[in-house]
Amino acid sequence: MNTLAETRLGRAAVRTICPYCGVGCGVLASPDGAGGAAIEGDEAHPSNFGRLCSKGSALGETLGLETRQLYPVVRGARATWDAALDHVASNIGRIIAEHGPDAVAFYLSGQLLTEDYYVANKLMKGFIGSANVDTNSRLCMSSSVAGHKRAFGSDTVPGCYEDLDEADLLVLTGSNAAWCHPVLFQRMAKAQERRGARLVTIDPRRTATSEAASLHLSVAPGRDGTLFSGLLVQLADRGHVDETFVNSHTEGFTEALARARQIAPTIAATAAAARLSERDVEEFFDLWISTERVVTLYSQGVNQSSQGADKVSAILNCHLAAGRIGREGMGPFSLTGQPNAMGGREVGGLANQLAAHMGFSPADIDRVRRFWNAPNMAVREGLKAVDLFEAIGRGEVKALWVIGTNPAVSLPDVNRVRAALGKLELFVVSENVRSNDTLRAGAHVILPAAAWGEKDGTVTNSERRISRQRPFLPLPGEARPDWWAVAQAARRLGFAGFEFNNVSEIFAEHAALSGFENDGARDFDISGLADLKPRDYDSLAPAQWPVRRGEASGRRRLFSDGLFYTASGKARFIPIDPPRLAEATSDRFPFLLNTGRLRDQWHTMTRTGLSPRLGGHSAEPCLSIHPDDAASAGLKDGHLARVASAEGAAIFRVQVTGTQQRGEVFAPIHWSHETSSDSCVGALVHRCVDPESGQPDAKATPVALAPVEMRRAGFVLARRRAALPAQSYWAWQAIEGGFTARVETDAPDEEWVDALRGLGPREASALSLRDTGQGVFRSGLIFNDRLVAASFLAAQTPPSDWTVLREAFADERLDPAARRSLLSGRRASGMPDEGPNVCACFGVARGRIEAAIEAGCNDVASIGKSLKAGSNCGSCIPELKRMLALRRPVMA
Ligand SMILES: Nc1nc2c(c(=O)[nH]1)N[C@H]1C(S)=C(S)[C@@H](COP(=O)(O)OP(=O)(O)OC[C@H]3O[C@@H](n4cnc5c(=O)[nH]c(N)nc54)[C@H](O)[C@@H]3O)O[C@H]1N2
Ligand SMILES: Nc1nc2c(c(=O)[nH]1)N[C@H]1C(S)=C(S)[C@@H](COP(=O)(O)OP(=O)(O)OC[C@H]3O[C@@H](n4cnc5c(=O)[nH]c(N)nc54)[C@H](O)[C@@H]3O)O[C@H]1N2
Ligand code: SF4
Ligand SMILES: [Mo]
Repeated sequence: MNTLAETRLGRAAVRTICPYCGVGCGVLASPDGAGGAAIEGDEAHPSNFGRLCSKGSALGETLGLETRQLYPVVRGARATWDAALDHVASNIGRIIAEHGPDAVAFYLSGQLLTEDYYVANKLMKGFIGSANVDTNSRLCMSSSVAGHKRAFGSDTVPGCYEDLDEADLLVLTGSNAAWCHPVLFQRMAKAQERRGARLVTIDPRRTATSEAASLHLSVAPGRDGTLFSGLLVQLADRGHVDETFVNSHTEGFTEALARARQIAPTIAATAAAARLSERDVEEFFDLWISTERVVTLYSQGVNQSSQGADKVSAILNCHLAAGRIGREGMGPFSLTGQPNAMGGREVGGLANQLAAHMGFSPADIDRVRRFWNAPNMAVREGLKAVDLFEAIGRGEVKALWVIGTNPAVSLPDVNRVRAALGKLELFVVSENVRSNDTLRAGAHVILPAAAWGEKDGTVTNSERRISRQRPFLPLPGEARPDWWAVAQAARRLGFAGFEFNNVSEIFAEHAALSGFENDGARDFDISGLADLKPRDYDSLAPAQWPVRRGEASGRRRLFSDGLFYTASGKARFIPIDPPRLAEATSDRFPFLLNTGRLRDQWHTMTRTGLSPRLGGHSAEPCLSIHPDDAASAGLKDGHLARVASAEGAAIFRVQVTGTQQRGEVFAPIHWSHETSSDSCVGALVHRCVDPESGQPDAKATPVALAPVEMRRAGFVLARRRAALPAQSYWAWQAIEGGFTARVETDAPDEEWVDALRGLGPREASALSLRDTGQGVFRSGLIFNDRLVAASFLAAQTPPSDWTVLREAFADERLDPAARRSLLSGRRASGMPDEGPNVCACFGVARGRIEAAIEAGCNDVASIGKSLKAGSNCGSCIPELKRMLALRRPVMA
């Protein structure tokens, strides 16, 4: 495959890979020569065959340099790379000398490239001599890793995406794939259409994914283990255990079954414990048991649990018992979250792993030591994320280097995390952006990292497929790749083994280590790629590992031969624990808070938060709640709620919805203190972790709810984001021409005047209009005939103002009449409020789609024909279907 490909656009396009989710879609990027690029799906990439979801399609809108960190900073002052790296290396050296290597830690990310990750892990585990390298994958995939290793003796995803095409039953548990793995979900939807595959979803909430399912089980939070234990019992009782497979290729079946019988002896007991109807449980079991080709896919509803590893084991137990693994169209399938969640596991990014899927056995430690020629090999596991930040808080870990993650937002109990960060002697952050909550927690050294479009290396997706991420933009300012910064620090620390000139040398070393003294003993082996010349590496086609030496291509499936990577070669059944009551509510905290993702935002919004077309889908951080609970807690739809847990508090806008079960609320993870007044869920999430994997339970924190009333409401328009007055609620969203925030406030007008002034240049002139009788206050900030910011507050603001004025704001220059009408609050046109954007690709709002359905569009295709909505990436198809179902006339 060529690095350069000609596209319809007529320009030379670079073949690269989407930097968001673990589906790993191929992208063709055609730079426009002015810092931007046109983005298309790569039809030749086997993960997506040309499709992209809303986030992938909007990548072009996130390439701007306005928010980028473009030079190193030391203690608040601009510095040269030399000075910054000297500072980092000398302080790490000093802290090791004074307190030992375990006083130093790295906190990495599944969004780094394999090469970045490899170098950082090598430095810490082989040369500094500590295993205190952990990663945000601890919050994401570690329960899957633990479950895989217990069962298979290795961290292996056995199947591939083709299995989803070939399955007759797809079970999605703890996964909102319609929003989180959209292109793969569309592929599953195709299988449904093409071969009548059935789709079952298991999730306490109803979601866009469950809308497409023929059966949805609103399982009680945390009870997946119970449900799959019930399934194991039924497999046995109905004679559907594959005796031959179990006898020759597994061990521990009897113990695991006995335990499952204690947890879920009958269908009735399973249903009661999982809060489901017996009929639904029976239907699910019947389907699963009678369908040979079944894939059970799972993600954070399974992993992020106080019993995450057991949930994974409960699923794997069923697939092993039925012998449904390693064959076409069947198997357990862990959907990875980040683009390189898998690559991070391959290089040993987790504190309890060594590189190349090795562990901390004496033989593995010795093997890696010899391969690296390592002077200070770590000999025991390091601290896992939550423990690591605790150790920082206690002052035991004194130096931390954060690369490619935003822990001050994404860890549980972030108020405590922020306080801990304040105690560090050396706090280094490698970042793309100038400001985020982690940087604001007091980073001493900021290193400007290369971003997507500039980075060069490889990533591995959910089906073990290694793809090249290729640069198509020059490095801006002084930004440098993360591997380079780490290697430079290593050299300054006096270590040999970091003389890499480019990423292909790093990849070659990583590939060689995977094959070193392997002989088939370890699953991860890409030694077949160890001898690539730089040119071959550049043009490397997507390949699934393992790619063993002498093999021309990789493998789609593992375990087809019934051989596993345990000492005996047999897979192990794991007896799981009965459900614990870690998620129990109390009188003080009567609700359970579930947290997760929205369709069009990525994590802490440092990139997707810049795209107007992505901002239109969910404008604000909302708390979803069942109508009965809203009534009992005194909350009203569209008003604000304060959510409090034992750890902290946050504010969200209330969204009353029948998709929630009683007693459970849901809030999105995306807003931070950078983008909102107080809507960071991390402040609420408890520090409860799975004992086996160390993964935090982010899906079930006990909370209390209370209404929040502020005197005035309104909105702000601005060309850039900044903090707004205290005593206010606000949350920023990107729009054409800048940003907007809906606000509610008790702050006086003067503070709003000051806040507005802070949003523009000092020379800008402010215009304000106040009607004290009604509490109306409108102000604008104008510079060079351009409206740079405006705020509108009133005792009650009609939201339609917001939509219309927001559009006016997109105009670069406003004529005086338009400006007057803006400030006077008169609507520029009679346009009605059309509601949120359902289709991000073509900017089609809900109102227009409703009108089209009213006018006779009766399926997704006809909506696509008349409005184009849903005809590009398909991310909104589940929502279009829901709207169609709501409007479908009832037959008499
Ligand atoms: N749009 C978008 N896509 C993304 C991301 C993003 O930020 N935005 N991030 C990526 C990353 S890193 C990840 S890890 C993935 C995550 O992808 P998903 O895991 O699909 O996403 P979540 O929304 O975290 O959680 C999935 C579902 O688990 C459910 N759940 C909660 N508790 C339970 C339970 O006890 N049992 C069951 N069965 N379900 C439960 C939640 O209600 C939720 O609907 O998404 C990736 N894709
Ligand atoms: N309550 C709750 N908390 C959660 C979750 C949940 O479901 N609920 N999900 C968890 C999961 S699964 C995940 S994966 C995490 C994600 O949480 P984070 O990793 O903290 O979130 P991101 O916003 O992706 O942070 C990535 C940061 O790295 C920067 N960055 C991006 N690319 C690069 C690069 O190449 N180099 C460098 N140096 N910087 C880069 C970005 O600007 C951004 O600031 O959140 C976890 N936290
Ligand atoms: S599904 Fe969307 S976010 Fe995920 S890799 Fe593909 S285009 Fe990117
Ligand atoms: Mo994740």
